[in-house]
Order: sequence, then C-alpha cells, then structure tokens
Amino acid sequence: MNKFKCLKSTFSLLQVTIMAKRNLADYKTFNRVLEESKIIVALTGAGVSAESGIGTFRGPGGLWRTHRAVDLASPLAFRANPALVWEFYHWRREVAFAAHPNNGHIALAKYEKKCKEQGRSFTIITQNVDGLHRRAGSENIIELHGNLTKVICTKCKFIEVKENNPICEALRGRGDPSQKDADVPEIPLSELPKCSACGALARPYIVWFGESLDPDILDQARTLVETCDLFLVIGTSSVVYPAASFAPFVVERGKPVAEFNIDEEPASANFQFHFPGKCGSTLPKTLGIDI
Ligand code: BJW
Ligand code: ZN
Repeated sequence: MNKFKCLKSTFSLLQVTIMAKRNLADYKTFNRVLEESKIIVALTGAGVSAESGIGTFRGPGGLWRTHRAVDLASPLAFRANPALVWEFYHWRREVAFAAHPNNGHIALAKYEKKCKEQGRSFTIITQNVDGLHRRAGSENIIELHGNLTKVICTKCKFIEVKENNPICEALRGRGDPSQKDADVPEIPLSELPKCSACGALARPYIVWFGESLDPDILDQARTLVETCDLFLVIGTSSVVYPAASFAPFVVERGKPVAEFNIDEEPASANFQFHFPGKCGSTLPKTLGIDI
C-alpha cells in the first residue's frame, strides 16, 4: 500500500471511530438547533406511513402477489401489462384511502403550524404518494413522486384528479394481493381508466423509475435544499435519486441533518443527528409536540 492510501485508510478508520463515539441521538443539542432554525425542510419516505399500515418498498411489505412493488412501478411494466399495473394501483389506492395519518404525520403538521405562528418556514418534501401529510393537516408539501388520486393521459398528458373508488367499474373488487395473476381474468384495455379529455388510456400520475420528475417541483425542492438551515430525513432508505442527493448536499453546505429511522441507512454516517425508532414516537418527542 502506498503512503497516501495508508494515510487515507487510517483517516477513514478514525472517522468511523469518532462517528461511533458521537451521540447521534442528542435531544438537547437538536432542540437548540431546531429552535434556532428559520427554514426547516423535512424529506419523508415510506417509513413515515408504515405505522399507518402502508407497506414500505424495500421492507417485507414491498411485495404484491409475487411482484416487487418497485418492478411494477415502471413504464416498462405498464407497457407490457397495463391491466396488471392498474390492479396493483387500485389496491394501493384502497389501502391509502382507508389509512389514517399517524402520530408522525400529525407531529409534522402541528410543528408546521407552530413555525407559521413564529414566522419560520417548514416544508415537507415527500416521496410518498399516499396523501397522508395533507390529511394530517400539513400545508407546505412538495410531492416529488406524484399522488395516487391523480392520473395522467398516456396520449395527451392531461392530468386529472380521480378520487372515486374504484376509479373504473372494471377494477371493482380487483387487486387482491393474495390471488395469483393466473387465477385472475385480465381486464380488457377498453375497460381500463380513460382520459376525460381525449378518451385514451390513463395511467397513475406517479413518477416511475427512469422517468423525470416534474421540473417545477424539482426546482422548488432544490431551492429549499440550497437554502434550509436544518434538514430532517424521515423514514426513507435514501437510495432513490434525486431525493437521495438532497441530504448529502445539505451536509456539504455545512448545515445540520437529522435522520429519523428504525434502522441506520448507509447515508446515516454523514448526518449530525440520528434518532432511532419509529417516527410515530421519535417525531413528537424531538419536535416537542403533544399528540
Ligand atoms: C421507518 C419506519 C418507521 C420503516 N419509522 N422509519 C443517480 C444515480 C443512480 C441512479 C439514478 C441517479 N439518478 C436517477 C437514477 C435512477 C433512479 C434511481 O434513483 N435509482 C436508484 C434505485 C439507484 N431514479 C429515477 O429513475 C428517478 N428519475 C430520475 O431521476 O429521472 C432522471 C434520470 C433517470 C435515469 C437516470 C438518470 C436520471 C425517478 C424515481 C422515481 C421513484 N419512484 C418510486 C415508485 C413510486 C411508486 C408508487 O409509490 O407507487 O418511488 S420507487 C420507490 O422508492 C417510491 C419511493 O418514493 C422511493 C423511495 O423509497 P423510500 O420512501 O425511501 O422507501 P423504502 O422502502 O426504500 O425505505 C423505507 C425506510 O423507512 C427504510 O429506511 C426503513 O428503515 C424506514 N422505516 N418503518 C421510521 N416506523
Ligand atoms: Zn388524453
């Protein structure tokens, strides 16, 4: 090993040792940072809705029938079998519509209200599509990956809100995750959800892998990432881009990042704070919110 490499690995070892000794769940210091911050941003992921009964993507609930949710959430899967992907989304809509915001969502909504009263800004950038932040009372929300209530036309790109459930008659009673694909008759294309403007096939208004995020929404998120004083990373595995790049960017700016997660994710090592446990408990405690 050359001198430089040897020095580099000694330094990495030192970094790891220092990190292990740091008190990452330092409630007292976090409280001071929180109270002093004027622009606070919270990035949320599937973990914040886990306690509402909505399965995460990379956890044990990430399967529907025999399919990984992330495999169905793709333009390729929709082109190959739109009926199957619509069945999956019909089931996801049913689960999300029946779910209730949990104490984590409520703590964030109450803290936003407190910030508003104090002239501070609090925004949620969410990767979730379940609408639970809004239902908990949060107002400043940036939805990066879309929303289950919306559809977009595959032809004319018209976006519309469809809150009716089922979204079309052919999907009534469909999407049972315990069934096998082979035992379920395929829904004809002509009976799947249609665009109200041109009548072509509509698809869920969700950002799938390989698709670009709405540029205006991404700009809004990036502006906050570039200007915030404090960044909270809540219930996300921090592996999906561009959201995964936000916290490292804030760290580079020298601003504090606090993570709330049941596990330590690979990105956690670079964050100033890590509050382990279910965010339905850790968020009310760290934000000082009575539920
Ligand atoms: C708890 C808890 C509790 C549990 N309390 N915690 C740069 C490098 C490499 C690749 C790329 C790159 N830039 C773009 C890409 C490609 C791709 C990507 O990131 N791939 C990576 C996987 C490598 N990104 C894209 O394609 C994006 N598009 C894009 O960037 O366009 C331009 C471009 C394209 C291609 C190349 C280059 C540029 C689009 C991403 C869209 C993501 N869509 C999905 C599907 C939505 C479907 C739906 O909802 O129906 O969004 S994927 C899925 O992952 C979903 C989620 O929003 C997202 C993030 O998952 P999340 O929320 O983190 O969930 P989990 O399950 O992973 O984690 C849950 C966490 O909670 C865990 O940590 C638990 O421990 C924790 N937890 N219970 C606290 N109670
Ligand atoms: Zn259309």
